[in-house]
Amino acid sequence: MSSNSFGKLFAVTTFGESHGPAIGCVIDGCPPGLPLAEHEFAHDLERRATGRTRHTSQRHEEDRVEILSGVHEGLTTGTPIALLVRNTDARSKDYAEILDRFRPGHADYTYLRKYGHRDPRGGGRSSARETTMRVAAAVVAKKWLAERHGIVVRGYLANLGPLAPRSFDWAAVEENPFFWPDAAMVPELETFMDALRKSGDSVGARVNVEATNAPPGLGEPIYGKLDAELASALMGINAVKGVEIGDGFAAVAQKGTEHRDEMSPEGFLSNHAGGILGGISTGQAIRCSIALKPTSSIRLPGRSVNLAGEAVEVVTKGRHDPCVGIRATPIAEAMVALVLIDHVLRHRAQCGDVAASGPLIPGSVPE
Ligand code: EPS
Repeated sequence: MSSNSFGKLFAVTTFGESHGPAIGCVIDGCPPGLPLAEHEFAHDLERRATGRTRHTSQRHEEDRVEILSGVHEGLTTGTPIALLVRNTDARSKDYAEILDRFRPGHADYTYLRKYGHRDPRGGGRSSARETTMRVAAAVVAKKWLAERHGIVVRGYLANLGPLAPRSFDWAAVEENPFFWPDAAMVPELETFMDALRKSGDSVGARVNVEATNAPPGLGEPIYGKLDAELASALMGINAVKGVEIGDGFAAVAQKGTEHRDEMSPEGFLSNHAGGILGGISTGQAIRCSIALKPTSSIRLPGRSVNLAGEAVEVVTKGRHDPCVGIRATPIAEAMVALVLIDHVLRHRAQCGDVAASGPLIPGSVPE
């Protein structure tokens, strides 16, 4: 299997399967001199982890990061950083009944057709477990972006199935297990999820991510546009079926006068573009949004075929997320942070000595 590496100058390679002994990653190209310790990974890994609330999969992984290389006396050395997380709660027998059949809507079918041989335990490499290492790598990226450039990447759950926030407060997002920006609605979300779990079905979700303080100039037209690389990175998250940058598909029905972000000496007057023009950051907030499909591993019977091509019924037992979107906020933040650090380093490499020209338009207006 190829294409397990991501990024040009901050290059992350992940490895491992859901039910293998461990998962891990190697970060090649991390700038030297960044203070880094194992305990710093805990917060974001906890945010992404299963088994922390009743609304996600009940697999209880410790998700403790071991730093194997690239850090000496508490500082990154500029050499490859290898990170390891041991799998401690895999239960492969959960998959015994579906070994010979394909879950409808799952990568079971495509992996087998492509590779001819696959590790079906926990979905193997197709499992959301792999995203642990993206989040771990992005802990390093987020820290460097914040310390060196003041860039902050943060996200929230913007839709849970049919539910949408009725008010918005960043302070609420980290105070509930859904990353939901409307604290008053949390009991409603809990009731919704309890009923969904009981029914055996699953539901989709939308996650929004924003990056603030990114300088103007990130992104490489023509084939390395910042928005194109963000879209690719976000679409590469398990279960993502749609990506929007800025107003995204709403642009279809807008007029030019409505969509263009007018400028003034005090700053941009709106941010429909999502902070990117011509594939290059404007200095405004970078705004992305992803649509996640409903989990395919559900216990309600579905029609499928087995390895012999015969019609069968599939029921997926075991521990699964009724809504994968609930744990997707830190994963989406991670992919945005990994793209941004790569582009900050690429911009520095090619344009680090370019003299600034034209006015620097102050950052985005409040949205
Ligand atoms: C997953 C199924 C469950 C989840 C897993 C993703 O795993 P299992 O069937 O092995 O119990 O728990 O997610 C994680 C373990 C994780 O860390 O994200 C799936 O089908 O994708």
